[in-house]
Amino acid sequence: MAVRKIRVLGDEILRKACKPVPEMTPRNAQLIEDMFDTMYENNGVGLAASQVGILKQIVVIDIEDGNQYVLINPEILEEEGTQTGQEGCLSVPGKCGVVTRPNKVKVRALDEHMQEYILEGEGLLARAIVHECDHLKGQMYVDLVEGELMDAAAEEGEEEAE
Ligand code: GNR
Ligand code: NI
Repeated sequence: MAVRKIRVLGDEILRKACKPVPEMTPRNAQLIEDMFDTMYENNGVGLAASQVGILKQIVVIDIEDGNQYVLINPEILEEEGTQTGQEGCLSVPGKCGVVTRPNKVKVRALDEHMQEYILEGEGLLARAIVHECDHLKGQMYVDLVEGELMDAAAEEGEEEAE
């Protein structure tokens, strides 16, 4: 279990493009494991390597659909429809904002064994895939927010009250 430090907005590394991963190495395997630990520790549904300071095209996603997705060198092939809803980011703690995203996406990526696969996501999974692929390009959701970036505290309070 190794939780890494999450970079926050203002850290220039978050604005840099990540590089393709040419091969699986013990170092990359460790990074993926640590990314899951870091994501779960912070109750996130996804994490991009740049958020832990590593400029590699690696994403992990767990939206609690029973899968732990690893996306290496992901490429979005198709987008369909739109969804407008709340979005947050572990690199922008305590904030949230409304963002319009595709409602469905089809992405091609490599898994942790460097095997190519196609992942199709809808709803939150589509939102998470696009959010994470944006991170790999150095793009942050705060630039896409419709209206104001809001304080997430009220939302969290509601969840705790349940
Ligand atoms: O935990 C996260 N929640 C989330 C909610 C709506 C849309 C995207 C996300 S991803 C985010 C974790 C994160 O910052 N990943 O980069
Ligand atoms: Ni994020």
